[in-house]
Amino acid sequence: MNKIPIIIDTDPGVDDTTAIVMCMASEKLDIQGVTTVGGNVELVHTSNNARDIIKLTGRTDVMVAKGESKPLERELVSAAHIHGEKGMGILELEKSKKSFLEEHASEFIYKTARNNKGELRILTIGPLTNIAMAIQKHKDIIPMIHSIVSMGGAMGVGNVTPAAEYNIYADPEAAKIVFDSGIVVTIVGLDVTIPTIVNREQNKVIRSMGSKVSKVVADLNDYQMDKESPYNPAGAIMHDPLAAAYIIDPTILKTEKYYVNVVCDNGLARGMTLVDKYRLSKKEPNVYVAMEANNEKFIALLFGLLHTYCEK
Ligand SMILES: [Ca+2]
Repeated sequence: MNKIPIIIDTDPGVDDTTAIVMCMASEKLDIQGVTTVGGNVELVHTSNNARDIIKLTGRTDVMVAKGESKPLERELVSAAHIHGEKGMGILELEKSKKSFLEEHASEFIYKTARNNKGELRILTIGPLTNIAMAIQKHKDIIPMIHSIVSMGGAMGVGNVTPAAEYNIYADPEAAKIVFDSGIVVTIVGLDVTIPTIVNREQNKVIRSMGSKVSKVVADLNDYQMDKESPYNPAGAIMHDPLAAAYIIDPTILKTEKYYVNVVCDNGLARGMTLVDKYRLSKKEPNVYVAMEANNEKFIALLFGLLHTYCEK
C-alpha cells in the first residue's frame, strides 16, 4: 500500500493533540513533518507542544518546522481561555529536546510539496497563515498539492463569535487566499464537529487502554468536559480529530462543493464563512464543505488508532 504523504499544520491546542496522535498511529499516512502556527496559544507554546506530542507518540522521525507567530495582517487573538495558558489544558507533557527544523514552515511546505509531485496532503488544524504564506511566496505550489483538509468554518454558527469559527476568525485573509487558490480544499466545520464528541463513558474506555497516549487523550478530554461547554455539554468535542479522521478514512464525512467566501472586515461577521448553498452568487464552487459526519465510524477509528499505542 502506498502511504499518503502529509503535513500537519497545527496550533496545539487540546484537540490538536488527539488529531496528531491519530495521524501518527495511522498506517495509511506518511507524515512528512509538522508545521506550527500561532493560534490557540502563542507560537513558542504551539511549537514546543507539537514536539512534545510527537515525543509522546514515540516517533523520532517526524520533525517540526515553526511558522508564523501571528496572522498575515492582524494581531493574534489566542484562545488560551479554552486551551490553558500553554495550550495543553492543565497537562504538562514530558519535554522533547529535539531541535526544530531550521527552515520556516512555509518553505518546508513548499519543499515537501515539490518533493511529493502532486501527492502531498495538508491537514490544517489551526489558522491558515502558513499555508497562505506558502501560496503567496510560491505561486507554482498550487498543482504540487493534492489537497487540503482544514478544520474550520461553519454554516451560520460560530464558536468565537456568533458568526465565526476560531481558525477562520483568527486569520480570515489567509483562509480566503487558501479557498481561492485553486487547490482542492475541504473544510470540516462546526456543523459536523460540534456533534462529534467523546462522552464520559467512552472516555473511560480510552483511559482504560492504559497507554501513555491514551492517558493524555483521556486527561485532555476530561479537561474539556470539566469546563462548561455552551456547544455540546454531552462530551469533549472532536473538532481537529474529525478533520484528521477524514484524511485517514474519507467515508467518515459527506461533503458538498460550494462557493465559500470569507468575511475579512472587522464588523460583526469577521471570519464568517459564507457558504453559498443555493448558488446565489453564481460563482464557481471552490470548497468542499463537510455536511454530515458518521460519528460511530469516527469513534471506531479513534479507538482503533489509540489501541495501537497499547501494542508498543
Ligand atoms: Ca487547532
